[in-house]
Amino acid sequence: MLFKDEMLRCYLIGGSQDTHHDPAEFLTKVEAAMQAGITAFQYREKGTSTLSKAETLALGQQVQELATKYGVPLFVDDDLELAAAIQADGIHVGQKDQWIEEVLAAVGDQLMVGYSCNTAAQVAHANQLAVDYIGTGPVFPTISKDDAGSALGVDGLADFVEQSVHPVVAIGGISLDNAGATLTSGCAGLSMISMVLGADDVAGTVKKILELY
Ligand code: 3NM
Repeated sequence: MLFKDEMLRCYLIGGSQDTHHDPAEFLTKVEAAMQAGITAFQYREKGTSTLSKAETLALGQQVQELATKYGVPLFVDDDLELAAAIQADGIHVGQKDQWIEEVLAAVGDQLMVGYSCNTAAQVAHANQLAVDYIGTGPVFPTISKDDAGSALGVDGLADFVEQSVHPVVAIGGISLDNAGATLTSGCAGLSMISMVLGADDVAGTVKKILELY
Protein backbone atom coordinates (compact mmCIF):
# COMPACT_ATOMS: atom_id res chain seq x y z
CA MET A 1 0.00 0.00 0.00
CA LEU A 2 1.32 3.43 -0.90
CA PHE A 3 1.58 5.93 1.92
CA LYS A 4 -0.55 9.09 1.77
CA ASP A 5 -0.37 11.99 4.25
CA GLU A 6 -4.16 11.73 4.73
CA MET A 7 -3.61 8.41 6.53
CA LEU A 8 -2.30 10.40 9.50
CA ARG A 9 -5.43 12.51 10.04
CA CYS A 10 -7.11 10.29 12.61
CA TYR A 11 -4.58 7.59 13.45
CA LEU A 12 -5.78 5.32 16.24
CA ILE A 13 -3.27 3.30 18.26
CA GLY A 14 -4.08 0.55 20.73
CA GLY A 15 -3.94 -2.90 22.20
CA SER A 16 -5.79 -4.90 24.83
CA GLN A 17 -4.02 -2.98 27.63
CA ASP A 18 -5.91 0.13 26.53
CA THR A 19 -9.38 -1.43 27.09
CA HIS A 20 -9.04 -2.85 30.62
CA HIS A 21 -7.16 -5.92 29.29
CA ASP A 22 -10.38 -7.05 27.66
CA PRO A 23 -9.76 -8.22 24.07
CA ALA A 24 -13.48 -8.35 23.29
CA GLU A 25 -13.96 -4.71 24.34
CA PHE A 26 -10.84 -3.84 22.34
CA LEU A 27 -12.22 -5.40 19.15
CA THR A 28 -15.64 -3.81 19.62
CA LYS A 29 -14.10 -0.35 20.03
CA VAL A 30 -11.65 -0.79 17.17
CA GLU A 31 -14.48 -1.88 14.88
CA ALA A 32 -16.60 1.13 15.90
CA ALA A 33 -13.63 3.45 15.23
CA MET A 34 -12.92 1.87 11.85
CA GLN A 35 -16.56 2.08 10.84
CA ALA A 36 -16.58 5.77 11.86
CA GLY A 37 -13.66 6.49 9.53
CA ILE A 38 -10.29 6.40 11.30
CA THR A 39 -7.62 6.90 8.66
CA ALA A 40 -5.12 4.34 10.06
CA PHE A 41 -4.82 1.89 12.92
CA GLN A 42 -1.68 0.77 14.75
CA TYR A 43 -1.85 -2.49 16.70
CA ARG A 44 0.30 -2.05 19.80
CA GLU A 45 0.42 -4.67 22.58
CA LYS A 46 2.89 -3.02 24.94
CA GLY A 47 3.39 -1.57 28.40
CA THR A 48 1.06 -3.44 30.73
CA SER A 49 -0.17 -5.88 28.06
CA THR A 50 -0.61 -9.38 29.52
CA LEU A 51 -1.17 -11.24 26.25
CA SER A 52 1.11 -14.12 25.30
CA LYS A 53 2.77 -14.16 21.89
CA ALA A 54 0.09 -16.54 20.59
CA GLU A 55 -2.72 -14.37 21.97
CA THR A 56 -1.13 -11.25 20.48
CA LEU A 57 -1.04 -12.98 17.09
CA ALA A 58 -4.64 -14.22 17.36
CA LEU A 59 -5.93 -10.77 18.31
CA GLY A 60 -3.79 -9.22 15.57
CA GLN A 61 -5.40 -11.51 13.01
CA GLN A 62 -8.84 -10.34 14.12
CA VAL A 63 -7.71 -6.71 13.87
CA GLN A 64 -6.40 -7.42 10.36
CA GLU A 65 -9.79 -8.84 9.32
CA LEU A 66 -11.51 -5.69 10.56
CA ALA A 67 -8.95 -3.44 8.83
CA THR A 68 -9.55 -5.29 5.56
CA LYS A 69 -13.33 -5.10 5.98
CA TYR A 70 -13.28 -1.32 6.54
CA GLY A 71 -10.34 -0.52 4.23
CA VAL A 72 -8.23 0.95 7.04
CA PRO A 73 -4.41 0.91 6.66
CA LEU A 74 -2.97 -1.33 9.39
CA PHE A 75 0.36 -0.68 11.11
CA VAL A 76 2.03 -2.90 13.72
CA ASP A 77 4.11 -1.40 16.51
CA ASP A 78 7.69 -2.61 16.63
CA ASP A 79 7.31 -6.26 15.57
CA LEU A 80 8.31 -7.23 12.04
CA GLU A 81 7.43 -10.88 12.57
CA LEU A 82 3.91 -9.99 13.69
CA ALA A 83 3.53 -7.47 10.86
CA ALA A 84 4.40 -10.19 8.34
CA ALA A 85 2.20 -12.80 10.04
CA ILE A 86 -0.92 -10.61 9.90
CA GLN A 87 -0.02 -9.04 6.55
CA ALA A 88 0.02 -5.52 7.95
CA ASP A 89 0.48 -2.56 5.61
CA GLY A 90 3.07 -0.85 7.76
CA ILE A 91 5.35 -0.93 10.77
CA HIS A 92 5.94 1.74 13.41
CA VAL A 93 9.37 1.88 15.03
CA GLY A 94 10.21 3.68 18.28
CA GLN A 95 13.56 5.00 19.45
CA LYS A 96 13.88 2.11 21.91
CA ASP A 97 12.76 -0.51 19.40
CA GLN A 98 14.70 -2.19 16.60
CA TRP A 99 17.12 -0.02 14.68
CA ILE A 100 15.21 1.98 12.12
CA GLU A 101 17.98 1.43 9.54
CA GLU A 102 17.58 -2.34 9.89
CA VAL A 103 13.82 -2.15 9.52
CA LEU A 104 14.09 0.05 6.43
CA ALA A 105 16.63 -2.32 4.87
CA ALA A 106 14.44 -5.33 5.61
CA VAL A 107 10.97 -4.08 4.68
CA GLY A 108 11.22 -0.47 3.46
CA ASP A 109 10.18 -1.59 -0.03
CA GLN A 110 7.20 -3.65 1.11
CA LEU A 111 5.78 -1.87 4.13
CA MET A 112 5.03 1.70 5.06
CA VAL A 113 7.41 2.75 7.85
CA GLY A 114 6.76 5.23 10.66
CA TYR A 115 9.30 6.37 13.24
CA SER A 116 8.95 8.03 16.65
CA CYS A 117 10.98 11.21 17.20
CA ASN A 118 10.93 13.02 20.52
CA THR A 119 13.91 15.40 20.15
CA ALA A 120 15.30 17.75 17.51
CA ALA A 121 18.33 15.46 17.06
CA GLN A 122 16.03 12.54 16.34
CA VAL A 123 14.06 14.59 13.80
CA ALA A 124 17.36 15.55 12.11
CA HIS A 125 18.30 11.86 11.95
CA ALA A 126 14.87 10.94 10.51
CA ASN A 127 15.36 13.60 7.82
CA GLN A 128 18.16 11.41 6.44
CA LEU A 129 15.98 8.31 6.30
CA ALA A 130 13.38 7.01 3.84
CA VAL A 131 10.61 6.76 6.45
CA ASP A 132 7.05 7.64 5.42
CA TYR A 133 6.15 9.71 8.49
CA ILE A 134 7.33 10.54 11.98
CA GLY A 135 5.31 10.43 15.18
CA THR A 136 6.21 13.27 17.54
CA GLY A 137 5.32 13.75 21.17
CA PRO A 138 4.21 13.72 23.80
CA VAL A 139 2.48 16.97 22.90
CA PHE A 140 0.60 16.92 26.23
CA PRO A 141 0.99 14.74 29.34
CA THR A 142 -0.27 11.21 28.65
CA ILE A 143 -1.71 8.42 30.80
CA SER A 144 -0.97 5.77 28.18
CA LYS A 145 2.84 5.55 28.15
CA ASP A 146 4.91 5.48 31.35
CA ASP A 147 8.20 6.57 29.77
CA ALA A 148 6.85 9.19 27.37
CA GLY A 149 8.98 12.05 28.72
CA SER A 150 7.96 15.68 29.23
CA ALA A 151 5.35 17.38 27.09
CA LEU A 152 6.46 19.41 24.05
CA GLY A 153 3.39 21.63 23.90
CA VAL A 154 1.97 22.88 20.60
CA ASP A 155 4.90 25.30 20.07
CA GLY A 156 7.47 22.51 20.55
CA LEU A 157 5.52 20.35 18.13
CA ALA A 158 5.38 23.20 15.58
CA ASP A 159 9.19 23.50 15.73
CA PHE A 160 9.53 19.81 14.88
CA VAL A 161 6.98 20.08 12.07
CA GLU A 162 9.01 22.91 10.56
CA GLN A 163 12.24 20.94 10.91
CA SER A 164 10.92 17.65 9.52
CA VAL A 165 11.03 16.75 5.84
CA HIS A 166 8.48 14.02 6.60
CA PRO A 167 4.82 14.47 7.51
CA VAL A 168 4.33 14.56 11.28
CA VAL A 169 1.61 12.85 13.26
CA ALA A 170 1.19 14.35 16.73
CA ILE A 171 0.90 12.05 19.73
CA GLY A 172 0.42 12.16 23.47
CA GLY A 173 -2.49 13.46 25.51
CA ILE A 174 -4.51 14.60 22.51
CA SER A 175 -8.16 15.16 23.41
CA LEU A 176 -11.19 16.79 21.82
CA ASP A 177 -10.33 19.88 23.89
CA ASN A 178 -6.83 20.35 22.45
CA ALA A 179 -7.11 18.70 19.00
CA GLY A 180 -7.87 21.92 17.14
CA ALA A 181 -4.97 23.75 18.82
CA THR A 182 -2.66 20.82 18.02
CA LEU A 183 -3.48 21.09 14.32
CA THR A 184 -2.33 24.73 14.29
CA SER A 185 1.22 23.32 14.55
CA GLY A 186 1.00 22.28 10.90
CA CYS A 187 1.13 18.58 11.74
CA ALA A 188 -0.43 16.25 9.18
CA GLY A 189 -2.58 14.50 11.73
CA LEU A 190 -3.43 13.37 15.22
CA SER A 191 -2.75 9.99 16.79
CA MET A 192 -4.37 8.89 19.97
CA ILE A 193 -5.09 6.03 22.31
CA SER A 194 -7.20 7.06 25.30
CA MET A 195 -9.29 9.78 23.65
CA VAL A 196 -10.89 7.12 21.44
CA LEU A 197 -10.45 3.79 23.25
CA GLY A 198 -11.47 5.38 26.57
CA ALA A 199 -14.53 7.10 25.09
CA ASP A 200 -18.09 5.95 25.74
CA ASP A 201 -19.00 7.17 22.26
CA VAL A 202 -16.13 5.93 20.09
CA ALA A 203 -17.79 6.71 16.75
CA GLY A 204 -18.86 10.19 17.83
CA THR A 205 -15.34 10.98 19.01
CA VAL A 206 -13.77 9.85 15.73
CA LYS A 207 -16.28 11.89 13.72
CA LYS A 208 -15.49 15.04 15.73
CA ILE A 209 -11.78 14.62 14.91
CA LEU A 210 -12.48 14.13 11.21
CA GLU A 211 -14.64 17.28 11.18
CA LEU A 212 -11.56 19.35 12.12
CA TYR A 213 -10.15 18.96 8.59
N1 3NM B 1 3.92 7.43 22.21
P1 3NM B 1 -2.73 8.91 24.54
S1 3NM B 1 2.88 9.18 23.74
C1 3NM B 1 2.32 5.53 22.30
O1 3NM B 1 5.38 10.60 22.90
C2 3NM B 1 2.75 6.88 22.68
O2 3NM B 1 6.11 9.04 21.58
C3 3NM B 1 4.12 8.67 22.70
O3 3NM B 1 -1.60 7.84 24.22
C4 3NM B 1 5.30 9.49 22.37
O4 3NM B 1 -3.35 9.29 23.26
C5 3NM B 1 2.05 7.73 23.54
O5 3NM B 1 -3.70 8.12 25.40
C6 3NM B 1 0.73 7.42 24.20
O6 3NM B 1 -2.10 10.03 25.30
C7 3NM B 1 -0.41 8.17 23.58
